[in-house]
Amino acid sequence: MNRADTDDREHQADDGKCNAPRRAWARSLPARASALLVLVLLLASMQSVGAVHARAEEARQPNIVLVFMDNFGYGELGCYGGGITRGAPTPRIDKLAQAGLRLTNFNVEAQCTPSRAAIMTGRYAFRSGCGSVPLTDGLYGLTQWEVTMAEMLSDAGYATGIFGKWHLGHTKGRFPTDQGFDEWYGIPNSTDEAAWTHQPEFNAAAKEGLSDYLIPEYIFSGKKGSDPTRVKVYDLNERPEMDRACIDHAKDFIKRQAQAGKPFFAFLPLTLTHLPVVASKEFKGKSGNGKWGDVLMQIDAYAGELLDLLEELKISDDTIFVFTADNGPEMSPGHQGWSGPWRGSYFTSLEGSLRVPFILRWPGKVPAGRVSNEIVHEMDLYATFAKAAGGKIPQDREIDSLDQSDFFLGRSTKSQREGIVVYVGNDIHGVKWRNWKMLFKSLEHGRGTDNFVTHGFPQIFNLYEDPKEEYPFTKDSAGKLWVRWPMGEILKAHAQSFQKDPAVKAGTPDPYVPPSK
Ligand SMILES: [Ca+2]
Repeated sequence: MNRADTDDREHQADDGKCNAPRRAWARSLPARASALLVLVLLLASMQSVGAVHARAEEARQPNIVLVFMDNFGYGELGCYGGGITRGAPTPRIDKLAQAGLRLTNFNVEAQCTPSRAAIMTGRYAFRSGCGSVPLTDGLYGLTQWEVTMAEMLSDAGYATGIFGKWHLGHTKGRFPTDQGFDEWYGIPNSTDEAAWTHQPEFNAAAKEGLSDYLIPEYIFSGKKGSDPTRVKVYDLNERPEMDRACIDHAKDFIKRQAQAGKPFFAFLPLTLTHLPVVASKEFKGKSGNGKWGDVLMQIDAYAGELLDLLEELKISDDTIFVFTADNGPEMSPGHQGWSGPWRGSYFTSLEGSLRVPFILRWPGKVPAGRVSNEIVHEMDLYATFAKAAGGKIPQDREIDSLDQSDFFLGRSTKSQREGIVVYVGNDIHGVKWRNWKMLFKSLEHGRGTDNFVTHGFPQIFNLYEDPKEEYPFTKDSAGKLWVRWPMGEILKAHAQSFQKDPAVKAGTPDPYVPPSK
């Protein structure tokens, strides 16, 4: 896949899909200007196909390091108002933000599994049958039919490694090394499972063989082309040192690829700050301000280790480094994180669930010290990385990812995206458009364990005026209800997209064949 192909895809998207509904969430110019632009681009592209090919050959494929924290709230880092207010400064990550782009409206899906599905596929998680964390069916995760970010980058010539939590399947054929990663060290499911083997009732039930899935969580090690092996049980003794091990394996991977001169994708879905929140022995008690300060020191130091390694290997300038998270903060007392100025925990449709920290550094390419409140979704990394890497975006399915290269690289002050559909599990709770949000459903008190509430009349919030989503429109403010129309277009386009390309049902076994084939 070369750059020209990627560009073709964009033209196709502009020409074929930029109908009225699509315009509501993807920016567009007025029709005449747009037609003129297409003509200019067409003429330019006719003249420059050769040049584009040459540029693609010349351009070094950047390495990509993607740190993807777990249940790490918007408010935790110093550069987002946390740090010392949470018990420990985060100087390394704050400095990273100064050296790159920091987003204040970077959106994710509300739970672990869907967020991982979305970032890996560039598609809303509902499309891949991963709209919810697995609750009762152990056969979950991405079907082989999905083209993961790792597969896309692998096809473009990248070495791919994942070090941490997958949570997109724990059965044969669904491990990360079955989905495009060359190597993996980490856990297939989630960190709460580390407590299981400490419970006599679990151990007794597991012995009964009541379910194939009633087994302890294991730490796995795997290579593409063979079944991953169980290294050891992931229990409460291993939990504090899990991220240490992931960082060490990632550093080893990065060193090997740098020495081989091969572009790499290092995906680090670390396990903090998912419950149980525990610092490693190296950091326990170190902040002097309790557990949360300790883990913040740890996270900051680990990010610093990765950055130092890139410097030592002299590849900082050739590496896109992203620090972000899969969803908003934990809700369980004793482990709860902080969503900063927003309200709500993960598993909700509130901004605290959807907005997470996002920092991207690419020295010499992405302007330093920029902060933006433009709407970006984690899905957008798929097309954006594809552009940077010369990767190929699948053409035979709905892709929700928008290429944010121009925005990230500072060629545009605007994101390609003006809105998102807000899911909680497999349910659409609402929609965001510009600074507005409309919710049809909520969690009663803003915590993921609360009862679902369906609103008799949709709640509409101006997020500039009401960041905590406390004062939905009443009859007194009905004059602004016009905002529902552009929001309605987003929802209509989203609903229509499933007619052409139906969602994969949760629990679908492989091989999955789309109905149109
Ligand atoms: Ca999570």
